[in-house]
Amino acid sequence: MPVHPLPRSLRSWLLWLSLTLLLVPGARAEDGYALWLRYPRVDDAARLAAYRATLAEVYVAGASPTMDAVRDEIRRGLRGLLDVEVPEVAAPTRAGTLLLGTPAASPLIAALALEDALQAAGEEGYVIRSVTLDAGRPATVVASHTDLGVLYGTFHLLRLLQTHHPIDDLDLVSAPRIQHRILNHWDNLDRTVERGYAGFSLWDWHKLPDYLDPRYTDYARANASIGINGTVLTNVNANAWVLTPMYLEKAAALADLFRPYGLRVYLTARFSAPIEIGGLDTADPLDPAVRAWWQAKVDEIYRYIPDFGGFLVKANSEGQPGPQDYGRTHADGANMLADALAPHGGLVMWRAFVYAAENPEDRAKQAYDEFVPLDGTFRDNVLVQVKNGPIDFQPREPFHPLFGAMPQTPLMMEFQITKEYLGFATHLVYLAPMWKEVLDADTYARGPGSTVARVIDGSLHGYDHTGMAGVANTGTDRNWSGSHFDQANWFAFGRLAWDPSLTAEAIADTWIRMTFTNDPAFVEPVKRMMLGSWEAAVHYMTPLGLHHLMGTGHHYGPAPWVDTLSRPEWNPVYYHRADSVGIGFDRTATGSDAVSQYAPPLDSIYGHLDTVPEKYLLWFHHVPWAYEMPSGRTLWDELALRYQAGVDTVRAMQATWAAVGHHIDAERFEQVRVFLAIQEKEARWWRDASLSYWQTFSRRPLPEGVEPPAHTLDYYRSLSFPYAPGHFP
Ligand code: BDP
Repeated sequence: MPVHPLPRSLRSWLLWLSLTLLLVPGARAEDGYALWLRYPRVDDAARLAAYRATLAEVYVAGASPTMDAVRDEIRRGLRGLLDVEVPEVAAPTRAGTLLLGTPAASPLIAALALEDALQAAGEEGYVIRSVTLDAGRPATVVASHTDLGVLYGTFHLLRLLQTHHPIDDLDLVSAPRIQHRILNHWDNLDRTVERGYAGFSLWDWHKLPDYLDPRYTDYARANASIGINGTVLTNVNANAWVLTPMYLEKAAALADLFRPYGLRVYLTARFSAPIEIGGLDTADPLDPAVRAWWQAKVDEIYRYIPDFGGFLVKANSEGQPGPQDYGRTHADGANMLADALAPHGGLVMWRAFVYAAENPEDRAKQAYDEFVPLDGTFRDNVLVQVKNGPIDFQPREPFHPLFGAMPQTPLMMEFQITKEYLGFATHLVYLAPMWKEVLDADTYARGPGSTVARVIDGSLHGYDHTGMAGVANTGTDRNWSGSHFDQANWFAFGRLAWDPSLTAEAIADTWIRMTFTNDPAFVEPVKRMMLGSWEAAVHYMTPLGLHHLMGTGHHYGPAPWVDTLSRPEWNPVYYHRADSVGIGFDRTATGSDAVSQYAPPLDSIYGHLDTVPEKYLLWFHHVPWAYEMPSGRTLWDELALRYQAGVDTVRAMQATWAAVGHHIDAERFEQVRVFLAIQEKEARWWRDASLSYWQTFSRRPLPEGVEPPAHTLDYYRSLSFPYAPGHFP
């Protein structure tokens, strides 16, 4: 068969493109692979000159795989940002030395009298300071008690350069507020990713342990750059196979690569593994043979991975096996694994995401009912991992009432970085404002000021262990996260796990500068766009406290009408309870009384129509369509206008993007542009399908300003998506 040559014009264009990429200094494919670690030449001449003078040579103290990573990163960063080869020296030779290391490895650094600051920085923290060396020469030091702290500090210094921050008078100390900052990968052994919208799993199990994709190292670099120090490689809906020698060898190869970057490997433990791969006929946590099996298994894991982090466990949740299968409690199950891990210093992260089909109680109440009585009965090396809200990563939820209610059990936060309920990869939704709303929420557990952040950073109850987990949004897509803006959510998760007091705005500002450009004409409008994006999605999907209205199984798009699923609490109708009178879930004392799980005065604030925040109105109340809202409009009109506002905001985002696009590369601009168009289309779909359906109950006309639905309700109900991503029935 003849091969058709490419048209001449296309050929010459391709030639031009490849020559450009090869020959033009600094030209590169802006496909998103480099994330926020692009290190482009500093384009402000004065700043560049100042940086070159301040960082004229580099002195790296100590030899270890982590210090090799420091060397590699600073070389890479300075080469790109300063566009010169900064020499590495064995001792300072001139003004402008950058010193990187620990006092233990370097008498020079030890002589700088940083001890107090280093003490405050702790094991993983660091000090960055402008100093004067003996000979009166100005220098900059990045120091820590540990090599890992030096690596974190190196990334911080590079961040300052990337964001064009002055560096001639630095004096900063940074220490993580949370100990375990962990990504949860819902990755299966067949490389599908549950709720993954960025391609397949990064872990190429079949080629491991022999072929080590360079991408694994870039993954570790990216995580270290934002302070993430743990990764759970496998799905919470676990497969026992990962605990067999064949897979442990593969996991160990990843752990070896990640170790220099401070990234510890964890695995998910399938509770029934003793039966499935151990040949036992029970997984009863109190059975001596089961306990012995887990002990031997854990000992074996540590032979492969000496610094193995421990297990993440989903048990007796959505059909997963667990201790209750044997009449035991969650604490019995967690403690058995904790006992096996304790001699090695490993942790159990036991998830509180439980609800049962046979339990007629409001699903939002079940985890609290199950876990609060167990407070104080878990071993010291158990953390209970709690989702941010009581249902399930909905577009917006009030904080989970377990926060503040288990003073004797370290609770860790579970956020979802992957946007299962927020538009998959195509909707631009910056999640930091949502996470901040939760972290800053006051639980009142010990009076005013008992924020969720203070629960999980351990300061409220004096927890020994603290943690924050994020369900990862990474995959084999060239841009890692499925879209350029979804990278911001990975970034924001890491930054907030390091310091929950950072603002969503500051994080966005830094990320935009590192990822795109420092040009304020781009940074400011794009930042505003990001900061408003979550609220917009809440408006066009689930305004005023509505929740769980998405398509069955795959969760793509609206399906509030579904009422046929086997478990009542899987049906959207269970959550919205719309009828001819009104809409919303009555969780007050006259309803499920979920409000009583919140400490006073929140129980009363949430429990009364005149005090409940509007954003949670229909979460806690069944409200008449004619109810007069603070705006003076009826609930129906207000609801309809919220949907419209969501659509309008997406259109404004499109306009913003179109106006600033010329500040960045065409490659990324274009993908974002098209994704925003998809988002606008799907926002209209959410609005139109939802309002058409609500209208069958309210029997009211759409208020002025709300566009009429494009199709009939029957049309929306007829849509079906058997191959929507991230769901593998
Ligand atoms: C739900 C997801 C499901 C997860 C579950 C969990 O739809 O895929 O397995 O959470 O967190 O949101 O265990």
